[in-house]
Amino acid sequence: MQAKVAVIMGSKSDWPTMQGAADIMDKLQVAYEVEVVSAHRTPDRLMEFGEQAVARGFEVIIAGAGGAAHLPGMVAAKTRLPVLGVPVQSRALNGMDSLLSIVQMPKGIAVGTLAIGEAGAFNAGLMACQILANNDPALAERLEAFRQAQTETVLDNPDPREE
Ligand code: RP5
Repeated sequence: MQAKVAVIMGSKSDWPTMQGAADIMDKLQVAYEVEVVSAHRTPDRLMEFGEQAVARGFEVIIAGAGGAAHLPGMVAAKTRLPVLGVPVQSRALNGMDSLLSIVQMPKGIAVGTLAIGEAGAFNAGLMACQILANNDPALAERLEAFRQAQTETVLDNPDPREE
């Protein structure tokens, strides 16, 4: 199956966080590719990735990075594809550095910034599915079923003292 989503990240150390994006896409049967592309350690590869992303058939890019997190913004600067940025929780500043690096884009180049850490990674995967579902009725059905099941889980067990 042609992968329509690329999940890129600044380092292998980001994978435990970014895996959340992969998990929800696995659940909703959306094909993706995963790759380490570092804005600082492999800048030429980043430029190449951004230039080739459309030709490779991607429709959405999820980019996770921590600290001086320039990856999402720089890849957005090199492609018209929507970029979803995930601030990875850093050790020194708990991800506030990552968040502010990703969210404060200059007018004219957009990055959709998600929450810091695992919730952000999961929601980036979910949002990628929601974008693709606009042109994929079967995926839209799977998304509706996921949301319904989530709602029922809460409604079926509203007592906070119970597991
Ligand atoms: C960023 O620096 C990466 O996205 C990662 O979150 C952070 C630390 O990278 P490592 O030193 O663990 O490779 O570029």
